[in-house]
Amino acid sequence: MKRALISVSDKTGVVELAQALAAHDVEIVSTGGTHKLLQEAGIPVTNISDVTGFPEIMDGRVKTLHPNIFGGLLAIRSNPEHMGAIEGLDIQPVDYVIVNLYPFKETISKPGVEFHDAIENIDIGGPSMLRAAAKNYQDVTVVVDAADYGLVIEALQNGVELTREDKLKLATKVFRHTAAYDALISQYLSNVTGEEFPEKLTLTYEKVQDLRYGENPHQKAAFYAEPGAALYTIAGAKQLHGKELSYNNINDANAALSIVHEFSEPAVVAIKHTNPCGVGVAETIYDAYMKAYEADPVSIFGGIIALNREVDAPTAEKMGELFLEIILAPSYTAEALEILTKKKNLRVMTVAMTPQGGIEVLGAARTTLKVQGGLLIQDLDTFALTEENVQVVTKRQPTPDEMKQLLFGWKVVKHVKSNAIVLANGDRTVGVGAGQMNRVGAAKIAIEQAGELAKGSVLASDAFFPMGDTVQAAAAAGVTAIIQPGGSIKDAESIAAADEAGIAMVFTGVRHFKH
Ligand code: 93A
Repeated sequence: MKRALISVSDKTGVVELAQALAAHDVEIVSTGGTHKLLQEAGIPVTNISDVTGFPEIMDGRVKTLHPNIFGGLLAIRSNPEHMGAIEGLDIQPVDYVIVNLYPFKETISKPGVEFHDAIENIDIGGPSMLRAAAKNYQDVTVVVDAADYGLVIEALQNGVELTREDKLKLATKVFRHTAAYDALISQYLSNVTGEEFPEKLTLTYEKVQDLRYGENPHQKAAFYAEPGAALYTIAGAKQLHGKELSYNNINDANAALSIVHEFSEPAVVAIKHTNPCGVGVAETIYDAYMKAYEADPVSIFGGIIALNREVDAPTAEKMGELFLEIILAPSYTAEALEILTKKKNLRVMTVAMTPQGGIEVLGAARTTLKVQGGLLIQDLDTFALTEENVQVVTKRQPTPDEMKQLLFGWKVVKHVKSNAIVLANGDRTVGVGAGQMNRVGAAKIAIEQAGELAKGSVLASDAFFPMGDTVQAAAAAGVTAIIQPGGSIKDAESIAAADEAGIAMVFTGVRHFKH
């Protein structure tokens, strides 16, 4: 008679599987809770203690960890020595292992979880059985995922064995599962101990969706989320309407979210290729949208919009006039949703935003960058500048309004690919120079884009000016105030150029490279 070991925390679908096994003359051996459930369902089931000859002890910490179990799991049927050994000890081989683990992830995802609770939910016996069975995959069918129960039931009904290939796939799934399980435990414990950059990094991600393709159609791609990713991240965003998200969509939406999280007042961000082409802040979300739109009515075409307030009908109407890829907001009025969902291809998404806004909600997060053969990991750039942190270095002080614009520009320039220059005027960007190989090049692009609006605008630079040329270009365009980190050996040159043009300049002492 064949033997199945069934021990599951998540009991979904297990009765049906056990019924099929029992109907095909497979003896079922189970642990406490599973045994009880199967017995109640009228399925003949042997108690694990009858196999081990021991009771389950220490609140179940030791129930299956026994040679009578592991001998039966690991014996290779074609090895006479193995079979002789277990026979001599009266150990029966196990043919099926159906196990899923203590819910560690669910436990640590509970708000305010106790450390003790998390520890108790580390499964020891389950992974051991799964790994033993997976190692011996040729002789043991091992199922960790309820989605695979059907495969086993079908084979039983057809009176066939699973193929070696199928069994190997199931075993592969097991090692992936136990690896991710342990990775999450170590991730959780590292957080608890505050170990920031551990010797070995074990990250676990869960597939959210396969993507049609990657950055380009010939590249395959998928989107993975961190387990328990927060609601206000791109992984926590929900799609209400529109075409499937693409790889570039997710990347751009992530950029849009990062910027809009900077602001507590109503703000709208338009993104193209991960850079902002328009950012506007106003008293109402409609006005903020109009500012973001007017910042660059050309580039916004095909863009991604993030708004940090509920979208109302007038704003939806305005956005509806354009071809946009995605709209992301905390919510939509029914009327706004009706307007937007008329557009078949437009992706409409919701994402939680903290009421006070501000990037600090993302504080715990890290950014990672895959390089060839490795991974670069760093803290998220959450440094938030206030007026008290800046130092005026020119003869002229910025006016209060200039200061407001400077701080606005600084919040945006931080999210623009370096070398980055942002011109701002009236709570909105008017020119963005992104990703240039020299700083004055970025400034020239921003100035040209701003056109007439460069006059009376303020300029923000993500890093210091290596020489005076950027200030000279800004002065010629009519810029009245500048914010930059300072710290160049040629700072004096820039300060002199600013003084000569009557420009007010402030140093932040902090730079915001984004390469
Ligand atoms: O506490 S354990 O690490 N010690 C064990 O010996 C053991 N054996 C099975 N956890 C153990 N299990 C786990 O119990 C299984 O992985 C499964 O998740 C759970 C099923 O328990 P029950 O059948 O009592 O609901």
